[in-house]
Amino acid sequence: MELDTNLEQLILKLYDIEGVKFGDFKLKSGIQSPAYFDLRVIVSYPALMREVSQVLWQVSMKAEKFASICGVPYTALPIASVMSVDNDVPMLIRRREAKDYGTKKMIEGKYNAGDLCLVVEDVVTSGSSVFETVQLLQEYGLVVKDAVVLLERQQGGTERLRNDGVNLHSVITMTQLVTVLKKHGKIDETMYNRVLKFVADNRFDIPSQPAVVGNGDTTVKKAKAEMTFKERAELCKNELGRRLFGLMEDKQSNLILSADLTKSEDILKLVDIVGSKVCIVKTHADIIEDFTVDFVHKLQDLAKKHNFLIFEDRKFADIGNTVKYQYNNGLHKIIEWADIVNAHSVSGPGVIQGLQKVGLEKGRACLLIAEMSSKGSLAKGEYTKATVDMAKTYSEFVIGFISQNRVCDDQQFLYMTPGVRLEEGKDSLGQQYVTPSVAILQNKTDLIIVGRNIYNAEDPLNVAEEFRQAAYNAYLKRIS
Ligand code: 5BU
Repeated sequence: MELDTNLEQLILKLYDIEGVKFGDFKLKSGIQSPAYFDLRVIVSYPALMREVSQVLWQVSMKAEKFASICGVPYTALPIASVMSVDNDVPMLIRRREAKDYGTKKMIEGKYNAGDLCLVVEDVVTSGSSVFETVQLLQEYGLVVKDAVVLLERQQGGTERLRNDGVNLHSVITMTQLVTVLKKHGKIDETMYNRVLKFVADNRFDIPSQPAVVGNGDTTVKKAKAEMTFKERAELCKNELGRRLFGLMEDKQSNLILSADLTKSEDILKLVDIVGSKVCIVKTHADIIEDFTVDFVHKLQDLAKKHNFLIFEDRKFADIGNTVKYQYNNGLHKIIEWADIVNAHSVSGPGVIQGLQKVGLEKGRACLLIAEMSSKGSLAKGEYTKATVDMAKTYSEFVIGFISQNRVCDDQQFLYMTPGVRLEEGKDSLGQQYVTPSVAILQNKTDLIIVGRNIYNAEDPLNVAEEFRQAAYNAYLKRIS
C-alpha cells in the first residue's frame, strides 16, 4: 500500500490540475459518483505528461516483451506517443471514427501478424475500453497479452480483463489515490470513506459461469456481453420483426442477399441457388426489365422453399400521402409481396405514417436509413440521431435500421449493413466496403447485405456460405 514519494507527488499534481475531482458527479451511465477523473487535461502540462508516460513505461516492464504500443483513444493517445518517442518503441494508432471513415484501416502504423502489442490506457473502470482496443488489434492479427493503466478504479476492470486473457498493470489504484489525498489533507475522512464505499458498491463482476470460446491453446474465458437474437425477439414490437430474429437464429444466418440483377429469370436462378444461406433476399424492383406478377409469385415460392423474407430496397422519401400510393399502387404493388421496405427519414415522420397506414394491417415492417455506405453521405450526426428517435416513436412498424454502425443501444432493433465484401475497399461510384467481421464485431451491427460479391461470383453458393459463416461466427463471438 505504501507508495514511493514520487508517486505521492504525482497524485498531488494530478489533483492540482483537476485531473481528479471529488464531489457529486453524474457519470455517463447515470450513476452518481463521489470521484471524477478527466485526465485529458494532462496535454496542457507537458512536464506532467512526461512524468505520467515515464511511470507507465516503468510498469510496462512487467509485461511480456512487446514490439509496439497502442493507446486507447483519446486520452491515452498522446501518452502513448511520448512513451513511444522516449523509449524508441514503435506505436500503433487505433482509429475511432468508424462512422465516417468506414473503409479506412482502423489500425495505423507498421506491424506484422503475430506481433505483441502493449495497450496503454489512462483510467480503467470496467475494462471495456481496453478490451475493445484489444479486440480490434486482434482482428488485425496482433497479439495482446498486457495493458498498462495510470489509474485502476478497482471496480473489477483488472479481473474482467484477466478473464479476457489480458494482464492489466496499474500505476495507481483508487485506494492508493484517496489514501495519499487524505494524508495530505486534500480530502477528509468522510470523502475517503464515501469513495471506497462507492468502489465496493459499484463493481463490475465477472459472471459466475463464463462462456468458453475459442479452441486449442488460445481458449479464453469471456464475460457474456449481449443478448441473443432470440432473446431480442421478445423486445421487438412487430410480429414480422420477431419472426426475423427467430429465423436468423434457426437458420444460423444474418446474411442478406442483394439480388441486383435486371432480368427476373436471373434473379430467380440466383435466389434458388443461395436461398438456403440467407435470411433475407433484397430486391430493387425498379431495375428489373421484365417485372411481372408471375415473377413475384415465383420469388414468394422460393421464399417459402428456402425460408427467407423479401425486402424491397425502395428507399421511400416523399410525403406520407405519396409514399402510401408508391407502396400500395403503381406497377410494382410492393405491399403485395415485400415483407420489409425501407425509408429515408429526410421528409420527417410522415413517411412512416404513410407507409404504416397500409403496411401494418398486412403484417409488414419497415427499416429506416440511419446511415449509408456511400462516400460523402449526409446521413450522419444529428440526422442519424433524429432517425433513431423516429424509429423509437414508430417501433410497432419500424424494426430497425440500415446503418454502418450500431446507431443506438436499443436491442429491439435490427441493424443491417450494406457495403460488405470479403476485403475492404470501394467501387468507382462511391460505394465503400467493410468486411463482415468489421461490420458485425467492430461496428456491432447485426446483418450484412451483400450484392456483387455474391451474384458476380463464379460459385455464388460457396461465396454466400463464406459470407454466412463469417457474419454468423462474428455474431456468435459477440454474444459469447
Ligand atoms: P453491393 O453490390 O454489395 O455493393 O450492393 C449493395 C446493395 O445495398 C445495393 O443494392 C445498394 O443499393 C444497397 N445499399 C447500399 O449499398 N448502401 C446503402 O447505404 C443502402 C443500400 Br441504404
